[in-house]
Amino acid sequence: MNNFFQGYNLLFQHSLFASYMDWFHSFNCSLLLGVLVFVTLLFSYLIFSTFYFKSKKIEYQFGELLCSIFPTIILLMQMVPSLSLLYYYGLMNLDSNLTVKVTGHQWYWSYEYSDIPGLEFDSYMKSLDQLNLGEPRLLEVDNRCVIPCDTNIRFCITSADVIHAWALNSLSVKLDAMSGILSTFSYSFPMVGVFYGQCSEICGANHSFMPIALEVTLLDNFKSWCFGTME
Ligand SMILES: [Cu+2]
Repeated sequence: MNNFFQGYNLLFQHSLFASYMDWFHSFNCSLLLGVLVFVTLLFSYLIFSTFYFKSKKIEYQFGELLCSIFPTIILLMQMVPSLSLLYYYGLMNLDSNLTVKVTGHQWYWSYEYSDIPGLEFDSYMKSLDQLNLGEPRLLEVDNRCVIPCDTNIRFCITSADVIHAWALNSLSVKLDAMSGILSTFSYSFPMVGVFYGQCSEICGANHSFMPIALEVTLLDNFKSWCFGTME
């Protein structure tokens, strides 16, 4: 969804939902900029023009009408994409083909595939001497969370101790992991790739060292990965 409004300060987004959110954010920024410029020009005009203070007769009613209509139009322009995003998100949560339970620990993540018996593992950050060429420092993990693309996946996020947050910037995903609470959201990934994220809730000494690596692959690769892991 490339357009004029895109690209204020969010990362490049890798799914339809995320790019729509990115567009909405940039659109709001554009509106904000427009209002700021308009108000600045208006007030500069009022301050510096001799016309305003010298004119005896000023018609207020028309001005009041404009001051009601313009904010309403701006609110409507925000309401339509905002509500459609909300309903789109609600629809995504209706159905899922695979459930992944994500548990935050001090200081690593563990993943559990509820539909595939026995498939669960811990995911620790790779230290400097474990890294292979090309792998990002402080972001690569020993066991990535592997999921198939074009499949609606339900993530259930919880914590075994303190509050963590499972966040992937480039997918617009950020959900708190709290012990005793199962936060749920569904997501379908339209493209393959490796996406990195970090814990986004201060959780202790090694908070910076519990990254998230999500590997989205084709369904066939995912199947062979499942059997490879379980053997
Ligand atoms: Cu943390």
